[in-house]
Amino acid sequence: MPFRVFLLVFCIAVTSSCAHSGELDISPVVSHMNLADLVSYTNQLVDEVEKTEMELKKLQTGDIQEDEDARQMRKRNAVLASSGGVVTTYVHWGSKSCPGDGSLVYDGVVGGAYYSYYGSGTNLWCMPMTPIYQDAQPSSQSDRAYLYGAEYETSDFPPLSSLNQQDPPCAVCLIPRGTSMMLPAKESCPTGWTTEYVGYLMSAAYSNQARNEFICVKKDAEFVPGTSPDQNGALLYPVEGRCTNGGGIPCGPYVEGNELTCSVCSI
Ligand SMILES: [Ca+2]
Ligand SMILES: [Ca+2]
Repeated sequence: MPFRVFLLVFCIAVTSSCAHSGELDISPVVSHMNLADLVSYTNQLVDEVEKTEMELKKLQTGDIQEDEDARQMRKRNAVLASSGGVVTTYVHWGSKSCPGDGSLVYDGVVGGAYYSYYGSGTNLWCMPMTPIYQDAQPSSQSDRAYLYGAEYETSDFPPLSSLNQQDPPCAVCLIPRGTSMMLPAKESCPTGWTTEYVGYLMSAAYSNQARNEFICVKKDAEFVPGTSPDQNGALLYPVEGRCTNGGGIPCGPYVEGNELTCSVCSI
């Protein structure tokens, strides 16, 4: 390590200075040292420096978290103050933060039913990162629903292909408006509504045994860093509109096989 080498060379060159230097009085230690002792002592010093640096980093990270908590509380108070108490929430799928004037309630990872199982729920959840258990029975039992993490399956959809096999994050956002809705096949909102975000419609594949809901995953979606890819679980695929001539989702306005957009709107 360059710093170790530097410190060692420095101490050898100026042993007497080191031994009698002002604030750090190391004279009892180095005055009768041979080279091996000096190397060992230098390593101890460097270990101490590294330990101090790590402690400092921990303190700084804590400060950053505290600042973020305070920022979110200020934003939440602003939402409540500006709305006269009229608020609602929505899930920002594919992101750990809230756009616009939304205030973060909590963030997490997407959870749902395993793609090749027939049972468990049919909705997707934004799962918080710090669960609380009560009366849990250790290990797995078969008389249960199972909740798995979700995964993007987007290899052949260029806008999201870089996320393929990665885990989607999510955020629950508080907004100073009374209601919200997800609008499929639109990248805008009706007049008078606020566009919270736009994105791509996603759901389980048509061929999966498990169902999950259609959700709007934001454009430029993110993934949860540091997770292992391709673990499967609740899978999220782009959604194609399948049109019908003379009925159903009509061909003409809809194009057979085109992947659908979406927007989340509030008022
Ligand atoms: Ca996968
Ligand atoms: Ca297609």
